[in-house]
Amino acid sequence: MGTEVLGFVVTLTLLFCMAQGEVRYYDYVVKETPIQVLCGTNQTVLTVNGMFPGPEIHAHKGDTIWVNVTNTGPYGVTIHWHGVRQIKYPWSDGPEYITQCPIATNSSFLQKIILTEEEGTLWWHAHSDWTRATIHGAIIISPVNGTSYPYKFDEQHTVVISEWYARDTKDIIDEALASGGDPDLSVAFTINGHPGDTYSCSDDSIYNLTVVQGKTYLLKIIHAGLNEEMFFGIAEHNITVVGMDGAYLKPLNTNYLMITPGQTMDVLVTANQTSGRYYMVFSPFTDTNAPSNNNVTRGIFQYSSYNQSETPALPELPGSTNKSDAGNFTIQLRSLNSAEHPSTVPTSITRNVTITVSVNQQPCPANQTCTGPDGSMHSASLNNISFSNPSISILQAYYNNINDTYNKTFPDSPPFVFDFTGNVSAIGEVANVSTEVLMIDHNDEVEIIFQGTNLGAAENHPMHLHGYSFYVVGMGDGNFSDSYISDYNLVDPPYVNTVGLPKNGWTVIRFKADNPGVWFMHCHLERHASWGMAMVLVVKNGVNEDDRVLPPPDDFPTCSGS
Ligand SMILES: [Cu+2]
Repeated sequence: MGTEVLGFVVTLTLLFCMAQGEVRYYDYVVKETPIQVLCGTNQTVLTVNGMFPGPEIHAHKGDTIWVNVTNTGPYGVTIHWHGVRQIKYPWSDGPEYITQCPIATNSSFLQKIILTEEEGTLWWHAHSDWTRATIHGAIIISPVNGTSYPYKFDEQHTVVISEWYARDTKDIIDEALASGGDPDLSVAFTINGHPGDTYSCSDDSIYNLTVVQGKTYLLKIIHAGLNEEMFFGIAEHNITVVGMDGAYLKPLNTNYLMITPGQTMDVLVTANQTSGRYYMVFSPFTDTNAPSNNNVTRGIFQYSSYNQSETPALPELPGSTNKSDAGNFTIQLRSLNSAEHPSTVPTSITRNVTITVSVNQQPCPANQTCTGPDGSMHSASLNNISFSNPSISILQAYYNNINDTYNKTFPDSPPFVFDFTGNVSAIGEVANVSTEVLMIDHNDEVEIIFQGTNLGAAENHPMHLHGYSFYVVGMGDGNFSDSYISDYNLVDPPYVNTVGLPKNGWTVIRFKADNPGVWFMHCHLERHASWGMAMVLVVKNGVNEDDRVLPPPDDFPTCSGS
């Protein structure tokens, strides 16, 4: 760190010494880095600071973190702080063309990450094209000094599950969008960068967690993969899920979990079995007709006194198409809802929105050959609108009242009503391509009903909202019906930022729109988001001076030509 930077840190510390929490400073350099994961795929990928996974951020609840992001890569990138609400400050949120334009090659953006209520595990990742495949890392948020975890453990370890691609992920998605066909599948899953011993050429790089008999370990599991949901378990050991997406859960004891891309889970495991070696396995949940990577990856949970010759035991995990085991895990999740960590579920809904979530097709343009289904192009939509990126960021246009960047006409209910999860063979699969935002009044109590449809290749969609966590008050199979409202959990529903919408099912979320700004909402399966399964919420300013979006930073990356 140079003297100038040090001086800057001192200034910041003085400026913020009266604010709650500490101020922390990190330097992130995005750069091309040679990383070998599998033989034959030795390649150069984009990383932060040369690391895969990238550097961890460690903070306490309520801290403010400054990250100076410098891009030395060949094209523009952005970084998103996944699950951080960024109260009134969407300027650092990161999704390209939503809140900012990419940080250009050889330029920097000093991003401010404002922690408030978040406590537990979150993560950061690139939010441009598919660069998040290798640009991601953990954000570990401990309780403030003087308060404690609502559970006991001896050691904590970060467990990042990622997907490895055989070639440049920007090339993969650029080519797929041009042809309309399926993007390449990943060729391996990795645990903390290690593919493990189910792949050739990788036996010497298995993730090993050495444990001591009787001790309890807190695993901070982050699903940084792009396109596949995963089951996870450890042979002969039960696990206890105690947190998710930066909030605490009631302890849930189980022998497996299901985690979607975008989610984090804090899990306790006690080394209470016979000393030995036990596989910890991630295996995909791929309940769809779409092509998928069905490999598994495994690490070893290894007692310090293990017998070297022993072959590790394998956990029994649900099969890759086992929708009921995936759902049975998810519906058991409950907020801790204690005196220290109370649930505050909105109960006076002032805005009710229903959104269909579909995989679609677009006709192939004239004079072009397309490689999507039946010669068409893959597409995806929310309320039959396939999101199209504007040329300048929506936040920039909104804040500066620039017209013709987006429309404020995202509908509150599906434009077509049909038997969403039934036989849809007679329903056209074409969606409207447009840049639509949903305008929401400040402090509205919002309910969103996500309704999956059977169009295209139906599957579980991990829906992610920026700027908020939300309560998941209901979830089920088939078409939503008002008769389910009486079964909502308004007491201790999980408080998360990413929720799996079951294949051909529905999910209901609630949140209070108390964070003004421009907030992206999208499926966290990257191929679906790239195909347009995305939309933007604009939460308007309140009347009080205190309830308005803060001014932009001086070095905010705007777009050329604006
Ligand atoms: Cu999806």
